[in-house]
Amino acid sequence: MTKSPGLYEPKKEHKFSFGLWTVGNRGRDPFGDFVREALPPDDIVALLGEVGAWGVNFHDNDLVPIDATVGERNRIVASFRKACERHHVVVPMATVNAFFDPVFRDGAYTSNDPAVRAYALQKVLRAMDLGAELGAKIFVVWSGRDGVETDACRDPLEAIKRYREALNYMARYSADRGYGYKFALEAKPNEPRANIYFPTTGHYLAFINTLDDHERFGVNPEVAHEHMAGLNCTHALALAWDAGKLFHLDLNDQMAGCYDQDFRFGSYNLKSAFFVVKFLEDVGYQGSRHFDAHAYRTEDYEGVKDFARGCMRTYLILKEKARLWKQDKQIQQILREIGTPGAVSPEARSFSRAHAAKLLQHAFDRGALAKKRLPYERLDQLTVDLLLGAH
Ligand code: GCO
Ligand code: MN
Ligand code: MN
Repeated sequence: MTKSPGLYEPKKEHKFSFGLWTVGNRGRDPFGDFVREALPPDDIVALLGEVGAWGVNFHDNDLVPIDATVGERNRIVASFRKACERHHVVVPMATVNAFFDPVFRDGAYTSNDPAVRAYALQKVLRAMDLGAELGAKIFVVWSGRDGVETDACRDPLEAIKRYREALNYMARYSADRGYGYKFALEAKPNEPRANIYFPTTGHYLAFINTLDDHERFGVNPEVAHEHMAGLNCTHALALAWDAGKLFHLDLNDQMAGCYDQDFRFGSYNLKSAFFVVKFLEDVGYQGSRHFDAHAYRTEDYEGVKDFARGCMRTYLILKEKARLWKQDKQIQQILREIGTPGAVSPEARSFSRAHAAKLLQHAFDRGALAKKRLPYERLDQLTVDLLLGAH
């Protein structure tokens, strides 16, 4: 990697975090086995400290094997805590793995088997205990397999009801234990199921209003998941932000219409990554900048460091580009032309009988309105110039 000015060096204040499962990803896919040795959690923390990350997140079983005894669990946690302290890495978020074990082959919280649903819940409660013990304040819920290949297997209304009951239970447990978790619900349209019940961030934003402690629930939009659904991630972020529900996010990249790729942030669609970063910086998002991605299968662990550094570096470059975008005279001139902020019609802004009467009487010059120049081609090219360093 080329020398970078200090501007692009990650600092703790940037709140860059990675999951144990991201930099620890060993490159197995449906067609090929592991290509990297397993890296123990404490070593992953060392790697994250070395590349300058702020936080580490984990699923329960990224840290503690599913069949560990209580004694083993406690030893692992104590050692991990020390590794975090030694490498100045914090634990902002925790989550649960309710998808890997064969017991979850038909989902966790929506499974048709009440014993599986109860086991999933037990696993969540323990994962919440684990996260809280290490300081996590956000609990991400990505249930993975709560979906179907065939709707013949389950009434979707029943699935939604079961899902709601599980989330209500989690929130009550967190309150009872005084954990103070904020729950960030992560949508994904498909993979590993053909259809997942909550496919987009928008679906979750609607559903959250039906939960008992709905103020404890927000969303965890993921760039790749919105792109898999053919959607615009910046719009999902905006909707979540507007609702006060942007509790966490997963930054990565993804080709539309492809399998779940989890590419390095900004590696595929730089322009959409730019608008994601610009949005987060414009609104002053204060949460984790979490990268849920992994290195190419061709890499060794040195390459994994390149991958992690690349995610953060690209974010910081795009942050700087967003600052320059706002200062660019030509861009700002076009924004003024198209925005005409002074020309707001009060009668169209808020309803009153008088406003409506005035609006109904107004004669609009449709022809003139339709002819007003909208130089978006130029605006977009100026953006591209800026991103390519040609301005
Ligand atoms: C995926 C998901 C996961 C979740 C993680 C956190 O596509 O596999 O994005 O990586 O984010 O399980 O709960
Ligand atoms: Mn994902
Ligand atoms: Mn994710």
